[in-house]
Amino acid sequence: MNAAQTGAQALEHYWMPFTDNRRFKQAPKMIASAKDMYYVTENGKQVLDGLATLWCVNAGHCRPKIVEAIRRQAGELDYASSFSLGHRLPFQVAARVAELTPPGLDHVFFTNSGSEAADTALKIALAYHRLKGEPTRTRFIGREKGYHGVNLAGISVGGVSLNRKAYAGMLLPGVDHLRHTQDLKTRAFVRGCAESGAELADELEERLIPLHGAENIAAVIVEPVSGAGGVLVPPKGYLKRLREITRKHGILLILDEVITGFGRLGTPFAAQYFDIEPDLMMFAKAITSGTVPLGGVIASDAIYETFMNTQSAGVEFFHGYTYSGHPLACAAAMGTLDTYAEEGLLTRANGALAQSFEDAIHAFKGAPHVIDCRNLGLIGAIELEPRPGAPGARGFEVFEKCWAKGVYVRPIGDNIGFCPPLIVEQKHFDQMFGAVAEVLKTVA
Ligand code: PXG
Repeated sequence: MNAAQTGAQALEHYWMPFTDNRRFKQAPKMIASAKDMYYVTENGKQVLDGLATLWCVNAGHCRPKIVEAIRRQAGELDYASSFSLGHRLPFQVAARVAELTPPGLDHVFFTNSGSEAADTALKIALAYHRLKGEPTRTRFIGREKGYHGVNLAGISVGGVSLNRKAYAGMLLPGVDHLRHTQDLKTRAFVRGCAESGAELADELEERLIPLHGAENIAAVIVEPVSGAGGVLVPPKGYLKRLREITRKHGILLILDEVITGFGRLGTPFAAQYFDIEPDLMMFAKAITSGTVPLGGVIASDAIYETFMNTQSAGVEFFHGYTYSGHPLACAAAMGTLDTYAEEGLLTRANGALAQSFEDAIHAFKGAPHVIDCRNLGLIGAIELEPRPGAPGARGFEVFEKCWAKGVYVRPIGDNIGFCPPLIVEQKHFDQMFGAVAEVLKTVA
């Protein structure tokens, strides 16, 4: 770039992800630094981080233990491969993660992102069934509005239409979808999990299994609470029902815990909150509190042992990334897990704090344009009625006006998502929801 380039032109070289590039470059929102609950912009303005940035900064920003762990590691062992070589850190992180999972989910395969975790989980499922002598199990069942990253496998089982449409020609064959669980007619403004709706899981047994044949289905993949699809909270008993049906038919259940993992619901994973044991669990984001990319898949003992005991001598699973188990990412994870443990953050999205978050979100019932309020643990959303012919425009305006008031919340179409770092306090709720309430009064 020519140093003389200024303004929008100077920003042209970076093609920003999931962003209206032209709009951003006209009026850039540039962050210069961050600490705990706040960013500081290039103009020196403090902005409250109401979404743990992208649902990941669960420990808050620039926390000393995490920063120190990354710094130390960079000077000691910058990079080592995990391909037939090893270094201690990924083994240690895997053991720490296994301590936090439900019993029997003890084996961790590292990736760099949630999207890669989706590919990895689906590949493990396929390879597992082949090893078990059931090679016809090749189909996957996802769910409408599900988000499992942006790789081709993830968008195939995912159900966010805008992320799929342009790539229809590349989607995996053999994928079907469950209905999503939202129903504004019967379940709007429900606090936590709705009493009705568990029967939506029966669609698997009543429609999809008869249609495809259980012997052809490898796995069902769902987010316990869907995030990027608009924060959809499952009805009571829904996930348990999915677990029962999948188990009965020899179908694996993959829980995508990329957002719900590491304390979002007041338990280490959502699996514990909903009291279910999946076969595979995906994580990313909060494992390092967003500081260094790291993700992974946690496999059940039964799956891991099938690979170790059935596969002939040699490499058991032909899969892996150059940076699987990267030292800097693993050091960041150790610092993050220490911070979570020392500050009790994995159980903080519970009790009075979660209640106060719920009350604040549901206080929007009756506010201008609000057609639903949803919450669980420390994740929630309000949904606004879309403007006729301009879906998402109202949500985006709320986001921009909140930013101007020093509060970052995320527009997901016309939903406004809330997912603060787990160090959040009441005063931050007051600031965040106060700003949204004021803004709603000014939005047409
Ligand atoms: N699964 C879930 C449940 C996610 O939320 C991914 C997988 C993919 O992770 P990576 O690390 O590959 O991005 C995610 C990511 C949004 C938004 O609009 C959400 C995500 C990513 C980008 C935008 O809220 N979640």
